[in-house]
Amino acid sequence: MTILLDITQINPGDYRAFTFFIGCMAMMAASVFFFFEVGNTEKAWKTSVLVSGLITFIAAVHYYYMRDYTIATGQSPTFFRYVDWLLTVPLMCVEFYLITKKAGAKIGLLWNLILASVVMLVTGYWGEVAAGADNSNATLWGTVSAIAYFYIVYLVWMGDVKKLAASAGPAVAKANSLLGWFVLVGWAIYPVGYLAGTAAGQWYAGFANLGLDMDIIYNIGDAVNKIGFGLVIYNLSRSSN
Ligand SMILES: *C/C=C(C)/C=C/C=C(C)/C=C/C1=C(C)CCCC1(C)C
Repeated sequence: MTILLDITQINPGDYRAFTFFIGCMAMMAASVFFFFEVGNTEKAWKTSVLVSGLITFIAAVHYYYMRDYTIATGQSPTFFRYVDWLLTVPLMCVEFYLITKKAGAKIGLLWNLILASVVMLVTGYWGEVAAGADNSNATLWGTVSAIAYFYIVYLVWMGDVKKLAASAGPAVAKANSLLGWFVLVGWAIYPVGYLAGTAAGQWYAGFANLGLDMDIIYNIGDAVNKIGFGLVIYNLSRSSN
């Protein structure tokens, strides 16, 4: 595919391209911040802050490509989107593991979280890709994806992550409950984008009338969740215990 369009040009009113552009900038700025702050971080938290920077950095690189792709083709960069998520969401699982490790988190817990996130994302991808044709499988795969999502919510709010965070001391418990809100409310932004993007021909077809753009919703979700998550971890790394 040759891209002949002048990709430096964003039409006024192209809010989708604009949110890709601003998302890229925000992710880059956050990465620089987290990477530089690793040096000022206590040893015990260095890896956690580094992982925060990796999450925003991976997103920044993907946003750079997604922005160009969407301007050049006018389409959703579904493939890059899911590659980004497949790398960054497991890293968010690593964050949960790292903060609960000192309270005895086992590697099996990390694998549970990662497996659930991979199921959530791969099925979501199938739902969207199949949706390209006639949306026929969007409901089925979206539902499977949501089950995996709720399993993650369960682990963080009531399961092992929650229990370990509670025994790791008040600072970790507080950070875990903040991260839990990101997972419950911040991550719930994504299914809204999915519903908007796959509505045609579905029982939720009326959703399309809301005029929501899937990519704009995903871009807002990413900015909130990736940068917000990182800041919670950063804040934890600055607390006394
Ligand atoms: C940095 C990227 C993040 C935190 C991405 C999170 C993505 C989700 C929580 C996606 C969830 C989905 C469902 C729960 C159902 C419909 C399909 C998805 C993949 C959009």
